[in-house]
Amino acid sequence: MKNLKIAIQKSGRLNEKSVQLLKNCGLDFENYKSSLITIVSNFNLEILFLRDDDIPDYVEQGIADLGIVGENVIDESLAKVDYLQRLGFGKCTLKLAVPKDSNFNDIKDLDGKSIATSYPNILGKFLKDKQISAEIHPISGSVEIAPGLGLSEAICDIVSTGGTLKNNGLKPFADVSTSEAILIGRAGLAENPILCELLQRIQSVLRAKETKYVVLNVEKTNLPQITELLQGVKSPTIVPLAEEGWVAVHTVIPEEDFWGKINTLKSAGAQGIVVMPIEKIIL
Ligand code: PRT
Ligand code: ZN
Repeated sequence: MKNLKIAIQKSGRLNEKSVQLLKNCGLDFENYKSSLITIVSNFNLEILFLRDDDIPDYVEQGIADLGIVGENVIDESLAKVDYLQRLGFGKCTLKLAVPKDSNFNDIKDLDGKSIATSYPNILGKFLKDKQISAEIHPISGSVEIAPGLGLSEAICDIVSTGGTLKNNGLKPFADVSTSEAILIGRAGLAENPILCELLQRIQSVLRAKETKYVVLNVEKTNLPQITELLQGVKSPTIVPLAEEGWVAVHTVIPEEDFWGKINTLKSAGAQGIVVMPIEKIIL
């Protein structure tokens, strides 16, 4: 079978997590920082290491079949590619920000103003949808210094912690879009058996990340309450303990509101709770 090619970021914020995801899928490859391409020894896949900005176009043109890249980069590129899977890392928000002493309260206040950004296409569409007429200054990199230099009155940039905005005397005042890393594919690839196998592996890794394996001890008299709380989980495993009248319950718990659920289980009589990470969940 012909190998598929997947493009991932060569270095930068998405590189490590993209490599880790592929390794967690059981793919065996050398992660040479200096090479452009590496071959997976135990799967029909080659990995191309590229600048993130090039990935959507390479996938659209079929130079790579698949890619892992931020949604912001895909949307800005205008490339026509299929969104195959959200990957849950590289989360950030494209925000509008202004100097902290400006009295911008509403996006309508941007009318007639100038905005510096590395995302002119996304911002242009956003302003058009909101019927705001502002002047967009496309600049690449260090957008946050534009107001200080007198280049623009506002900026539109990626924010994760907000520290960069703060350090540059800016305050965010509206969200344009949110983003996370996405697996994209070239058009017409959906039925490809290598892709189907890879997607199944990726989904099993993602599912495992969203849940924890939990073992807890409980007195038999409290068991109905505990199993009631675990409703929704497909039949927990119940094992008798050496101590008369006690059982161990094995189950999986969603990561969402994890501590809330653990505390409720404790109040219902759960003791000696052991929590373990799950590597994969294959349905
Ligand atoms: O070299 P190459 O072109 O491949 O990489 P790059 O420098 O263009 O991108 P990189 O590695 O910085 O980011 C890759 C992707 O990570 C982005 O396209 C986003 O999808 C995602 N991502 C997540 C971020 C951030 N968080 C982020 N905080 N991308 C950029 N930033 C920058 C932001 O532009 C700002 O300068 O970090 C600064 C703000 O961070 P905070 O934490 O201070 O808010
Ligand atoms: Zn880039």
